Amino acid sequence: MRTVVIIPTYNERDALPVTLARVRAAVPDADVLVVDDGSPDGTGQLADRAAADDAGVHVLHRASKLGLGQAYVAGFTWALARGYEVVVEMDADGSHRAEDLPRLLAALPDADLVLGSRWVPGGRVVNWPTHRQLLSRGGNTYTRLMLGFPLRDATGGFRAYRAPLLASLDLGAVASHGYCFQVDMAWRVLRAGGRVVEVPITFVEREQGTSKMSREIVVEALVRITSWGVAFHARQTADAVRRLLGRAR
Ligand SMILES: Nc1nc2c(ncn2[C@@H]2O[C@H](COP(=O)(O)OP(=O)(O)OP(=O)(O)O)[C@@H](O)[C@H]2O)c(=O)[nH]1
Ligand SMILES: [Mg+2]
Repeated sequence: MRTVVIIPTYNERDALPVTLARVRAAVPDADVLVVDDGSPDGTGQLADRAAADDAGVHVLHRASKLGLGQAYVAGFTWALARGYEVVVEMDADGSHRAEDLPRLLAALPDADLVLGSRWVPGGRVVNWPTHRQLLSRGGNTYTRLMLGFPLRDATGGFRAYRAPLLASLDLGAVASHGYCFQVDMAWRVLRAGGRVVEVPITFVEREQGTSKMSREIVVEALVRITSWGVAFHARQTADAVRRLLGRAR
């Protein structure tokens, strides 16, 4: 199946060349799209040079740092317009191992979305500080309770979508920027009737560059997921009341 691996970048000059080489070696038939948000460190120009040397590498430049979510939406739109059948999300910083990609893709025949998961049996994190592990585990537990879905790692950003399901979603309506973008997308797939499968991965803390994680990103996730959850539970309650009243009539 025609596959594209989308790699969003912001100041990943040191990490990107290694990641590109590993992806091209692990899945030689897949193309790569780097979506760079005008990185001041020249990551965009580096990606252009890689694309000039390798017909399988493409680059989308955006003017400024507009958030991970919007970078992915631009990448998805690019990929769908070019007829790719499978669209993969992957970080540039080495946290997602290209060597896990074949296993992710192998699960796609049974799914519309395959999540690379740190928190299913067999999943691992390497060199991740305890406070980040707690945040990720806590965030995923909260998300599961709020949204009533069974996913163990809905915040992770190493995943593969089948194009038809992705194309059926209203991508223009996705307003999430940070982590909650990943939750937002997984929930949209589930609500659209898509099948989501989790495959264990080994997540490795970045060795180069700096994290774009911020307080704002955590607060955005908390606020949005809480408001989706409240609306979801209100709908569930209203449906239950309607059913009860219908039965009483
Ligand atoms: N195009 C684009 N890429 C971004 C943006 N924010 C983050 N990225 C990229 O998205 C990927 C994930 O960002 P990270 O900084 O690693 O965030 P994280 O993985 O949540 O945080 P760490 O665990 O600390 O690495 C990396 O490849 C970043 O370069 C953005 O606003 N625009
Ligand atoms: Mg990272």
